[in-house]
Amino acid sequence: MRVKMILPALTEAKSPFFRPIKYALFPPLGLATLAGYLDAEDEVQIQDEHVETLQLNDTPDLVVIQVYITSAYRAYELADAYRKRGAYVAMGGLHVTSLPQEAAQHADTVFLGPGEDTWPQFLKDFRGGKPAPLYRSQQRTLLGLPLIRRDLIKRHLYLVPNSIVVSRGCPHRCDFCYKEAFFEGGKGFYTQTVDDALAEISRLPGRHLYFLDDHLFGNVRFASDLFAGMRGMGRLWQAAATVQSVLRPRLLEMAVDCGLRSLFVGFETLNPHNLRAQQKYQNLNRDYGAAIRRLHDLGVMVNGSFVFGMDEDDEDVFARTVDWAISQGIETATFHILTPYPGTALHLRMVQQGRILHDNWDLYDTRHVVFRPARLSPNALETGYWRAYRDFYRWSAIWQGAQSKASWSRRLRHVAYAGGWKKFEPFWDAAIRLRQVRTLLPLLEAILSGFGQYSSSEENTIFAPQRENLAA
Ligand code: B12
Ligand code: SF4
Repeated sequence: MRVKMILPALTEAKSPFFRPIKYALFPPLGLATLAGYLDAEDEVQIQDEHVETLQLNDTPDLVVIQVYITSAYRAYELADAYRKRGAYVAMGGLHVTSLPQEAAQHADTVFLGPGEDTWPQFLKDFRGGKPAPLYRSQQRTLLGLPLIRRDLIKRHLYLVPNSIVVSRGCPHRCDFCYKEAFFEGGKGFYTQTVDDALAEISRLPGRHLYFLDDHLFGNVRFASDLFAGMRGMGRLWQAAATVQSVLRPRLLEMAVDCGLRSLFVGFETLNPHNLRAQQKYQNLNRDYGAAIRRLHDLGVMVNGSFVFGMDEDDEDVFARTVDWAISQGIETATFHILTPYPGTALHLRMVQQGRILHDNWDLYDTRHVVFRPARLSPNALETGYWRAYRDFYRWSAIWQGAQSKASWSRRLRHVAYAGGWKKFEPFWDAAIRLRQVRTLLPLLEAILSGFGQYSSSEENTIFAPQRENLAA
């Protein structure tokens, strides 16, 4: 069987004028996971439109498309074209799970939720000539999975080829998050066995790892055993976790001990009413400042995530948030405009209140306002969002943030790290264009090894690969 797996891209990611580095960070791990279930005789290829031009003149038997909300229209276009040519099209992923009826107009089979149970069943049915039009995931487990087909990933096209997930979902249930909708009908948080996770880590070459788990620290027992097992592996890694888990004694120290150097933390908002309204209870009454100090004291860089446009937010929210982030010495920040993804509790509330402005999925990218905010005009929200980025990454602000660091070497490192990411974007763009992105990895490893309480050197840093609106 000839199988073609596609991760379609949103327009911006293909732009000949400017391609943000974030699209060349991580390979399509979901598709490589699904490819593991194919037979050895199957001819399979994965194409990721974020980093390569799709070859569309082939004639596969089965086309597999992963759909995110912002790439939905492109995914449908590709699906329609392949179906016209007689290929069987299977579609799954987050957006398909949220809106299966919409996706079903462009696919022969749609999949709801994670694919580890439904995909092998489909393959059996497909080979037997009786595939169903819809499969809904119910059995949630990561036990006994086939090996991820990392051999199908074009590693040289990614800055972070060693991305890895050792769990799925998250123990929390914030209103705006994709998680509840995607995992509906089964467990919403589960992990691999520690042994399997360690074995997967051992298979990855080099030193650097990026855990894409929504909340790597979410299961304390699993996380402690994992970190204990990783001690001595000589890895340098980045991940995401919550404020609450950072404040927990011991776990963070264990993580740093085995190589944690940068953490994505979902602060989201400084307003407790907003937190309550979004059911982000795990952040309520937590001392954000103490969490940041704890990370910095252990030599871990902070990538803080903030969301604008919640109901309590007014014109002041942008400056208040940015000033606070700078005063705390946060190295990098990602800002987002609140986006009600279909299927979430937030979306339902917005629909009931008649506040959704349109359903143009291309603009559901957390940079456009797609609902009517309570105390801001849509225009003020978008303008404030862009101003927040500008203000946070101004050289004077970077320098001010650096003043919060105790030593000169740490201050310089802050300047280099925070400045490197945003100020040298054209440089990253050029590296992507020249297909040299992979050559930057040793640089990244050198940078990360300069961090950490236990590191011997205090080398300066240049840039900060980070995830934007990825999770937690
Ligand atoms: C890595 C990542 C990225 C990477 C790369 C994505 C990639 N290479 O796959 C980059 C940086 C490019 C990225 C960009 C964006 N991302 Co992103 N990203 C993620 C992240 C952190 C991990 C994805 C991952 O690898 N998961 C692990 C693998 C194993 O799981 P998986 O990919 O979901 O695949 C499984 C299932 O989905 C299913 N499946 C998927 N496809 C199919 C197909 C079939 C046929 C079947 C059977 C099953 C199936 O089976 C797989 C195995 O279980 C997720 C958070 C998350 N936890 O999912 C956010 C997330 C997916 N991103 C999100 C967003 C919003 C974006 C951006 C719009 C951000 C922005 N502001 O620019 C862009 C746009 C992306 C686009 N092209 O449209 C949202 C998606 C919201 C939505 N409803 O679609 C998420 C959920 C983050 C969040 N919490 O809000 N992202
Ligand atoms: S926003 Fe983060 S903490 Fe909340 S449910 Fe989603 S992944 Fe978990």
